[in-house]
Amino acid sequence: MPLARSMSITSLSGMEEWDEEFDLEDAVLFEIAWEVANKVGGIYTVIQTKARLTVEEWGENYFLVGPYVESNVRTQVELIEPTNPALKRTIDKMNSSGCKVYFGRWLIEGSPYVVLIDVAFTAWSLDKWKTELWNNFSIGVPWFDREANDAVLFGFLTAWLLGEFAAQCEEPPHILAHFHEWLAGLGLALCRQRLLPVATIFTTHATLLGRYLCAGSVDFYNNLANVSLRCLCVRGVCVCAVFVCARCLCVRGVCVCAVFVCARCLYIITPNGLNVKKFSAMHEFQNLHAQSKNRIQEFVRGHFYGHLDFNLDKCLFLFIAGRYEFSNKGADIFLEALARLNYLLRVNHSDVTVVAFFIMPARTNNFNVETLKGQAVRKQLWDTAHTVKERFGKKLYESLLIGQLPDVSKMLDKEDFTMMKRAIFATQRQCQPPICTHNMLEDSTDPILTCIRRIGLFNSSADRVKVIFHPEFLSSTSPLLPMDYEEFVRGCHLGVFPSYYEPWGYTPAECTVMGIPSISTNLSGFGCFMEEHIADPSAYGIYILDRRYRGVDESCNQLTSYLFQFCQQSRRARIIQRNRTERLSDLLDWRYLGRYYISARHMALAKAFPDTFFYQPHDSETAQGFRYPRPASVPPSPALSRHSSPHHSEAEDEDDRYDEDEEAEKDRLNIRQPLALPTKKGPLPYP
Ligand code: G6P
Ligand code: 1S3
Repeated sequence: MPLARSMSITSLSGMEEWDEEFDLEDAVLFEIAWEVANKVGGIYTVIQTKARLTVEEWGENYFLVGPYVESNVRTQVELIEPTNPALKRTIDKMNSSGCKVYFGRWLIEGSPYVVLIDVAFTAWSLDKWKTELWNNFSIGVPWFDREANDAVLFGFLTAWLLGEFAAQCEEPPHILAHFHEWLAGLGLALCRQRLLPVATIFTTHATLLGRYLCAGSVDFYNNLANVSLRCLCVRGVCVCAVFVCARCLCVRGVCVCAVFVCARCLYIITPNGLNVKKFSAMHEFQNLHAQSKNRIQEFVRGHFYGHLDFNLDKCLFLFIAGRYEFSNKGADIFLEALARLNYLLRVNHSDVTVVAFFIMPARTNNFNVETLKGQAVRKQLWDTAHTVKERFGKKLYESLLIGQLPDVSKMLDKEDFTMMKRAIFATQRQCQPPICTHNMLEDSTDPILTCIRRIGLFNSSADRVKVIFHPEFLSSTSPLLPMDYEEFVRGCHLGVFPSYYEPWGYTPAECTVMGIPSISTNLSGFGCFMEEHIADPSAYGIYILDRRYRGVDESCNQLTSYLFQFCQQSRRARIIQRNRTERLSDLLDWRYLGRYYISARHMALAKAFPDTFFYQPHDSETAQGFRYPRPASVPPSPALSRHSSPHHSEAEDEDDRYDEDEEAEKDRLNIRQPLALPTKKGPLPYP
């Protein structure tokens, strides 16, 4: 095992180099999550994007622990023999005792080691372990709850793994186990109950408790003090698991999270980062926007065939995406605001058309015929135009070959016209362009469709706001919209995420690093983080809705006004704003945000093994928080932005870029202050 490792973390714009002197000795880090090599939601993104940095710090002593899911392993993991002798003995011992534990390399950046546990294989122990859970923690698990059963199996198996590993080490080990969310949390509780020599960290992420409470009709955040734990009977296991973890952590661990669980045990808030791709060529991301936008425009051409009575060049693409939690993710107020925006655009005779995409997976019976037909009709029109062009070109060529200018009136013959008429006839449509791209299984009760029926946004010609509900995550192999999520985001103009319950929220962060403006809220970790670190977020294309101190109707009005303002921006203003948005990407890079995790790990090791490790908060913890200054140029607003000429040219865009580059340089030079690390003693900046 390596004797000592230390870590150097880059700060923003290279201003502050964070050389961490903490000596890791022979410590071994296990990071345990249900989403290791198993994509369910945002935790997968946290672990997958953070892996490279953690491998750099911990090297051969870093192991991710997750569930064995055959289809995932086949595509993402290379199975190998365990590299660490103590871990090899541990896995062999478990496998000879009725478990199935695999070891491999996860084929992502950093290639971290993974220990994958087949929980179903040990299901024979479920009843025994449930009894133990009841006897020791008073947690009862309903027999029919698959997710809770998996959490029990996973928890007991990870505790078994850690205990066995501690026993197999020749020297007393320094084990650090980092558990993510309630699905892995029981493992932590068992480590404590069995008094394993393990330092622990627990990150809550989102909790089922939070999801259920926020989805109700209570004003949750302003009545938090009145919420009685006694009456939290929703999905008992999650509630209990989180609180049991919290209780155990007070003994020898660190709780890090992006949401309130129990102020008593919350030590560090760990903002989620991303691996930021840096382009070598300036403005490459702007070109990518234009390319992806063209592909979305193609889809829109097909979807609205026969009703293409709006100017696609003046069409703005808005979207919301994520887990289908209608009110928690703010789809409810987004729809309401779209209805109000539709009214405002109509009464103001705006020539802008908004197409709002809802990308939220629901139960479906695949694509619907009308939507597929739209793309087929568009393709047929394209093929017809292409064939006529070929025939036209051939006649032109033959005429030139004999030294004659062609008789333009004879260039298209009867056959060409018949072909074109037939193609045009195919575009006739008796119905409005569909709202939903798929056949929904619960069409009549689906919350998005029900709301659309109520507010009457039916994609009619008069509507300036059109809605497309795509109840499936995007894929580049889709026959309908063959784009992956990243390409799609790049091609849109604005991401709208007005969440009510959002511990962090990766969607607006992903928009930011791709230079796409977004709307989030002051109830999301992302929104609060940006509010704290940017002097004038909206100038950077980061709009933050107030959902904490305003009622639903007021928040809706604020959202409508942001959307309306956005629709009034000129193309030039949008380009400038995208440049500014992209400039914030350093702030969201793991190279910078990884320090919060590093700090949590050091704190946990020092708490559990005080004779070996000593933790001292970094200097920057006492420093004033870093803030991006207001951009040097005037922020784009409808009143102040320069209007693009009616015949917008690419040259005009080029001009904007040069203005922006100078401004960007000025702003970069302004950035000097380091970012503060929040600690238990210091103020907690996020909710
Ligand atoms: C990028 C491209 C420009 C294009 C513009 C469209 O900046 O580099 O060539 O004109 O996007 O912006 P818009 O906001 O209208 O999609
Ligand atoms: C959760 O995933 P979600 O979309 O269900 O965890 C994510 C990672 O911490 C977080 O970004 C998100 O807010 C939570 O909601």
